[in-house]
Amino acid sequence: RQGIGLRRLGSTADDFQQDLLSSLYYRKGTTVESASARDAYEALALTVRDRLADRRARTAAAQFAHNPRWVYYLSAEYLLGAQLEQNLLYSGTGDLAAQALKPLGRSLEEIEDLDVEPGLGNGGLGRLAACLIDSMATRDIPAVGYGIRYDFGIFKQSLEDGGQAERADDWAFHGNPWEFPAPDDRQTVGFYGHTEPVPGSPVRKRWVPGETVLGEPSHMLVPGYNTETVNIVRLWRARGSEASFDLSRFSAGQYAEAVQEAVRAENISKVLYPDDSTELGRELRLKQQYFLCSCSLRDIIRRFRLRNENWDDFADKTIIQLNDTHPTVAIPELMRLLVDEYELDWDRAWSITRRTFAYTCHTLLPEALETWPVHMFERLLPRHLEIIYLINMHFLREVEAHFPGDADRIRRMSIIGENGERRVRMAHLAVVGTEAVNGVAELHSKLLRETVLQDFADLWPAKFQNVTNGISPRRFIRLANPRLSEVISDGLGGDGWLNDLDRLAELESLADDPAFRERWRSVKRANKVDLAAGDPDSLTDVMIKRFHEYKRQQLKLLHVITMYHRIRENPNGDWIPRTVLFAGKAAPAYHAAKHIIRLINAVAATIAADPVVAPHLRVVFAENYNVTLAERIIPAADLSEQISLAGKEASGTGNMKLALNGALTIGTLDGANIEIRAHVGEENFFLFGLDAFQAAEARINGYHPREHYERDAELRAALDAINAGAFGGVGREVAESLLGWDEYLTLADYRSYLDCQEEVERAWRDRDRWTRMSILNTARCGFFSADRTVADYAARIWRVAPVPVPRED
Ligand code: 26Q
Repeated sequence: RQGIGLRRLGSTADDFQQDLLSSLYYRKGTTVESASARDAYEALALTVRDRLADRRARTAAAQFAHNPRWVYYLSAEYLLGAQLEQNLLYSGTGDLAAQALKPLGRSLEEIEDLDVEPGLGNGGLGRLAACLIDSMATRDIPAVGYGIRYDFGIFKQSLEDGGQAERADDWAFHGNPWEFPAPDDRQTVGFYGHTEPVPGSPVRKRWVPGETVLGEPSHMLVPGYNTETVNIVRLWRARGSEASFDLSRFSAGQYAEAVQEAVRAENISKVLYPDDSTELGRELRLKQQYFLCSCSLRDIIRRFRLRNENWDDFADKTIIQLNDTHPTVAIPELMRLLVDEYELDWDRAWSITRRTFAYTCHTLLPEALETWPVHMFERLLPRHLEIIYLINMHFLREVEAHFPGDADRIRRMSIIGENGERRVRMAHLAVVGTEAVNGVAELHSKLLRETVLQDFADLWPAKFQNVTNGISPRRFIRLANPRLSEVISDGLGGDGWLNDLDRLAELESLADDPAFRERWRSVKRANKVDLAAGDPDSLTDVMIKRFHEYKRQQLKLLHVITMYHRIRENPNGDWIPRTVLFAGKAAPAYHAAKHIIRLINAVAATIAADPVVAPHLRVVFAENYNVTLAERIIPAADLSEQISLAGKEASGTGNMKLALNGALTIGTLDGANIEIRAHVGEENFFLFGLDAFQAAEARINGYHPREHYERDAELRAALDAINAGAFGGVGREVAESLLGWDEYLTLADYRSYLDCQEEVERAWRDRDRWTRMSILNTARCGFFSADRTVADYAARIWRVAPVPVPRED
């Protein structure tokens, strides 16, 4: 801009006003008199976007000039959350915007309601991607996030007769003002077909795809907070080429057949798979993954070549972080590009490839480890399967050299699983093809090394690391909880803590200050009033996360039913009023999870209709949990339920968001709970249940859920009530699975959980004690900032340093 003498956008209220009106007039083509609320929204979005576009241009210039090692984050999912509020905050134009809207007769709140969140992810993994790119920008790290621009994001959930109903999420129905299309950077991606030998080369092959599809990128801005950097997330959308429209068929009246090929192509980015742990083995899902990887790698290579010539520099200038195994086909794809297209020899290509990638694992559930049938791979990506076989051959030779004659080990470690149907094991490919592998919490990384990936850790111990997850304090404290942010800034003297979350520790000295405690309490109360989920003076007990049996919403439910029974038995007891709030989606085909949702709502209805119990206990199911709803619930929570069976939840990040907002955690020794407890102090955390070791032991020694049922009268009463139809006959499937097999040891942890809830109630009765604990939770959770997570990745895995963007003037 400066180079060509382009006028800089003004920073006064008047400048902003002028620019807003100009956006309305020239870009929306309407006038103040006739502008709809949506016109006003879009004009505002464009005006705010312009404030970031200049920083974006200067960022790209500074980063390319530096020719750094770029971080490329490859993820099939991004749960970015609403953009308007964030971009107002990050561009410092919130007050200007509120002012400028006045002549349009609109309030900022009304306009913000029109901002649709792009739900391009399922849950934790997608939101982590969004938090990490936020922190990379905030830490001035040259980075690009690559993903898929699904037409339909995660489904919209509603309740019908107490059960989950799903509707498509056409999130960009009205257009998306935050997006910059970049059609000139489109790529062509092949699928199917066959390979042919290349004369004179033993290793190169020519792949002749049977189908080609275009990938069109667009990007959204990812501003850093309190810095000049604006990075981007680049999302690919599949399109049919001109040739995919068959005019001759159209002319013959075969209208559907005429567009069939284009429709097939566009289906690739049509919809996000709404499944968050078990893979379905669908070909379209593999197509999505390859589409993402192929487009992104070509884009990465294009960017590399803007400043570099020598392939031997590629890994020094590029680190590609794989967000779980979903983008792992990028490894054979880079090999294919280097060997077949750029004609490097195998060993050189392999050495470059290995140094280019790092892999983050997000699970411990064996059924969640991605594998693809060899025959499907062979049909869809014939050349990639050949390359995987070659990688495997070299790899297994290395294993044989380290562990001569250990045939069993070779079978276990092979990239190709041979038990039954032959399958490609994506996690093995990801470990073999990368320089670093990390889990997402201490316990998770340890269990990866000792169980799922033990053979690999034996071979390459130095490859395995831990990087504990974190969250964006801007989104999950500053934007979600403005009242608490103000109290913190007043306490700490400014808002510097938003870029340096360890400074929250300075709140500790205020934990015993009665006036500060009173303010702290009144913030929580005001947030509960806003949420309007129940009596703001009741204990607000929240369990918000995807529905999965390992997360054990059913355990919380058994607690609710037991409270219900206790209150009925003794209506005049000194009961603590509680509001139990559930929210979360179940994968549409996950019937057991859907039965749990149904039972929650049936129990809620029974309690609400019971005049004896209703004054003390209320159960609420909030529909359609997403980032926006999380931002409303989290600030209002008193108690955070983190009750997964130990050894199953890789990390959890909701646990961090809630603790940072002053909720106390009741939880097991699972995932990042362990680290949260270590940071806040064991006296400020409600711990219960088996640990991961005991849970594994219990399974090995033969677990019998019925023994717990026989032994524990209250547990028996809860399960019997379900079976006797106390909740309208709903929930028998849940009871049956708990009594029959109880995969996640719910009954084993029931008594310990209930005892612990009594501890919670004792603490709650002492208001000052509770508030003190709450303040200390916030004060001691600075570690869980995603800025720290990114600093860890940068230092230990990426080996990159910040490239600051100079401020103007
Ligand atoms: C894979 C193949 C086919 C279809 C779907 C999938 C698929 C999609 C999404 C598999 C898994 C996911 C998402 C997993 C996820 O969100 N994991 C969570 O990641 C968080 C961030 O690290 C952790 O905090 C959670 O513990 C972990 O459950």
